[in-house]
Amino acid sequence: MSPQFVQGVFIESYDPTIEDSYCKQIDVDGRQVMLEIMDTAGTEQFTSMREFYMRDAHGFLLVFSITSMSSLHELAELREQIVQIKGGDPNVPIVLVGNKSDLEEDRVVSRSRAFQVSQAWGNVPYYETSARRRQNVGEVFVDVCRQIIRKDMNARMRRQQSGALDRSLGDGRSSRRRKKRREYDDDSDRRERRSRCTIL
Ligand SMILES: Nc1nc2c(ncn2[C@@H]2O[C@H](COP(=O)(O)OP(=O)(O)OP(=O)(O)O)[C@@H](O)[C@H]2O)c(=O)[nH]1
Ligand SMILES: [Mg+2]
Repeated sequence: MSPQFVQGVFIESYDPTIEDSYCKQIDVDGRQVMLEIMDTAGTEQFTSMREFYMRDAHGFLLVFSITSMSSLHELAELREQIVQIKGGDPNVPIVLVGNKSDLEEDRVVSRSRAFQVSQAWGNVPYYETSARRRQNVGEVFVDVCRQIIRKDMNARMRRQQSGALDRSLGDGRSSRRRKKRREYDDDSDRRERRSRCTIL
């Protein structure tokens, strides 16, 4: 999926990922975002870094194959691990992706089954993609980026509101706190232009 998104190529032979990272600038609703993509290992012997990736990432693409029910089932555990690592936050930017939509004749996961899972995960978006045919590939990356940006903006708005409240209450310590917040906001401005997305 990521070679197709970043380089426009589809790799026919199966070569298990150990760890691949890519960078691509994309347009999200008119905003230029530098997307850092970490493509992680699905095979068990290469998964030791998984917790580290989860901690580091701002958003996640959870990808299964519509031709394999077990690939969908495996994602449930990963999603739980993500929520736990993100401090129980149920609104972590996640997109559920059913790949290989070009293999309709081999489908074993129905759209409705996958959709049920996406709803159980707090209504995360569900897309079906084909890396082979480059269908919906860009869309899933844009969707997760949009979620990351929205979450960041909401967090910043909440901080600004609580800053305004501090000031209106005339908190004597607020000047130093305001400076700290400004530094934090500047930092998150920079972060916003770099969205880190992990594929599991
Ligand atoms: N028909 C079809 N085959 C695909 C598609 N995407 C991937 N494949 C094939 O499925 C196999 C596995 O694809 P990968 O992208 O390596 O799968 P992966 O989940 O990244 O595997 P790991 O790196 O081991 O986690 C390869 O042979 C691909 O060519 C698709 O959209 N359609
Ligand atoms: Mg891979």
